[in-house]
Amino acid sequence: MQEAVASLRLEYGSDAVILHTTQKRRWLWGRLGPKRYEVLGAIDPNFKRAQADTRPRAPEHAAASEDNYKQGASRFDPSMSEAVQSLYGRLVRRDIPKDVAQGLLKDTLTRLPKQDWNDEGKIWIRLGSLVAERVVTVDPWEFSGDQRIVVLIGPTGVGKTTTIAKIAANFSLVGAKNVGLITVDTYRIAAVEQLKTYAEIIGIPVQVAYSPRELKDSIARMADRDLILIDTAGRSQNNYLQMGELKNYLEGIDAEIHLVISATTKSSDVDEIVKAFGQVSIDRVIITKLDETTTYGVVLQTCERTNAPLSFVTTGQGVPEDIEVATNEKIAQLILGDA
Ligand SMILES: Nc1nc2c(ncn2[C@@H]2O[C@H](COP(=O)(O)OP(=O)(O)OP(=O)(O)O)[C@@H](O)[C@H]2O)c(=O)[nH]1
Ligand SMILES: [Mg+2]
Repeated sequence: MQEAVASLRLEYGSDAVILHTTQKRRWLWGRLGPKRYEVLGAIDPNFKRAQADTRPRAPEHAAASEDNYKQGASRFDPSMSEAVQSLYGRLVRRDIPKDVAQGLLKDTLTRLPKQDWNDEGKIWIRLGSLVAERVVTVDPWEFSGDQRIVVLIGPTGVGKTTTIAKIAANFSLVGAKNVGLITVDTYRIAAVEQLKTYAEIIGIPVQVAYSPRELKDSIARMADRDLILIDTAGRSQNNYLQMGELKNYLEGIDAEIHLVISATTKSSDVDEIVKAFGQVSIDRVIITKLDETTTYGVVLQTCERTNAPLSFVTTGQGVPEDIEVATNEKIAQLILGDA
C-alpha cells in the first residue's frame, strides 16, 4: 500500500491528497490473483485515479548475461565476416549457449546467398525466421474430446503448482471443461494444502496419491473428467533417487508430460535438468517466470535440448491470468529481442 501511495505522490507531486484506499484481487470475482492496491487521490482542480501494481519487480540478469558473453565472446570462426561475428556476440549476450548460437548462424548463412553474408540486417531477419521454426509451439487448448492427462514435472520452485492452478482455472472456468487435480507431492503438507486451496476456489475435485498404485486408482476415479492435471514434487536434477521415484509414478500412465523450467535458470543448469528429466519422456515444455528476466536464451536452449514443443509460458504470479499459449513468432521475438 505504501508503494501505491508513493507511486501516486511521484506521479502527481506531494500536493496530492489521498481520498480513498482499497485492496483488490483481479480474478475469479476477486478471490484469486495477486493483491492490488488502489489509491484514489486528488489534486486541485481535477480528480485523478492512480493505480500501482505492487507485485515484485523483475530482477535484472545483467551479471549472468555478462558472464555468458565473456565466455562466448571469443570469435567462433575467424573466417566469418564482421557482421557474423557481431551477430554471434548479440546472440550470446541474450544467453543463448555458444553451440546453439553457432549452429543457428551457420544454418542461417546456408539460407542466404554469399553476397549477403556481410549484411547484418539481412542475416538477422533470416535468423529470426529460423528461430521461429526451431521453437515449435502447440496449442494446448485444443481438445479432441478424449480425456487428457497432463503431468507437470520439473525442478523445485519453478512454478509447477501455480501453473497447474492457472491451467485448471482457465480450462474449467473459461473453457467449461471438467477438470480434476491429483497431487503426488506428499512430502510437504503445505504442498497438498496449496493445491487443495486452488481446487476449492476453482470448485474442482482434488485427490492425493501416496504411491504409484494410488495414482492409478485416483486416475480411474476421475474417469468423468475431460482433463486431469497431476502435480509432482520438485526434484533436483542431481538426485537420482528422486528421479527413479518419479519414473515409477509415471510408468504405465498414458499421460502427456510437461517439463517445467524457469526462464531464470542458469544456462549451464538447463542441460543437466533436461538430461535428468529426460529419463522420462518429455512431451511438452512450459517456461515459467518470463517476467523475472530480460534474456530468454533458456527458452531456445530448452526447446533445442528436449526437442519438445512449447505449450505454455507464464508471466507472473497471478492465477489464472499470468499464463499464455506460446506462439513461435512471439517467442522468437522475445528470444532475439533488440539487443
Ligand atoms: N514471477 C513469477 N513467479 C511465479 C511464476 N510462476 C510461479 N511463480 C512463483 O514461484 C513460487 C513457487 O511456485 P510453486 O507453484 O509453488 O512452484 P513449484 O514448482 O510447485 O514448487 P515445488 O512444488 O516446491 O517444487 C511461488 O511464489 C509462485 O507464485 C511466474 O510465472 N512468475
Ligand atoms: Mg509444487
